[in-house]
Amino acid sequence: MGVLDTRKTRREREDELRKQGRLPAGQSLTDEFPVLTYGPTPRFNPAAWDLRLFGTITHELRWDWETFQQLPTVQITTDIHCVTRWSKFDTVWEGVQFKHIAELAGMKPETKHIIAHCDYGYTTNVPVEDMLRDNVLLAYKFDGQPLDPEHGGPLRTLVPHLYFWKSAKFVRALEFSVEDKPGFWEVNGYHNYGDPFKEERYSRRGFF
Ligand SMILES: Nc1nc2c(c(=O)[nH]1)N[C@H]1C(S)=C(S)[C@@H](COP(=O)(O)O)O[C@H]1N2
Ligand SMILES: [Mo]
Repeated sequence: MGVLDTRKTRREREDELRKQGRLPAGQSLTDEFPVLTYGPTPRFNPAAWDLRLFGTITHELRWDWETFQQLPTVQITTDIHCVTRWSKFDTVWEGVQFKHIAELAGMKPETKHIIAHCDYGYTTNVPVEDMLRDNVLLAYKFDGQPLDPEHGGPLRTLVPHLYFWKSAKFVRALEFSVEDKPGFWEVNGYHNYGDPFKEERYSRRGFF
């Protein structure tokens, strides 16, 4: 079981992860799955749900829940890191690769940033080259089960190599953009990029 073996002490497991280069500075391991949502958790109504793509693409697309689930999925195992200092290891997710969605939409070459838009107005921005990585998903299963509403169900983005605020819960639209558009936390003082291995937690702007 390696780092998931709970017979070992947390200290032993963290030392092991540090040796493997998997525990970023200032983070500690958790076996829980904390919930961090600003505002309410939306109620999922499959009949009204849609996912919309707009901006610098040749085909503006819109899927309803049933058709979205027919897109090909992949399963990945990855570590995740929250700016509030917990990291969770070997988490298992299933969803549609963003790069597949970008291809279906006919993403134009001038696209530089992807902005995720969520229920209740949460947004977050990620550079397009980061979104195109194999591990970046529109995820709807966690641990083999439908994603809990608290964790972003029915659908969230998963950008595991950046702090977890970049992984947008209850996502409803993806905007393809030439300009950067800092999102909810980015305009409120979080770092614009958010690499956990460089401890890019906060920017100088904002109230932190
Ligand atoms: N729509 C939406 N997505 C969101 C958030 C949010 O408040 N609303 N919080 C972000 C933050 S700050 C974190 S750390 C993670 C938390 O995900 P979790 O609740 O599944 O742990 O979701 C991110 N995505
Ligand atoms: Mo967060």
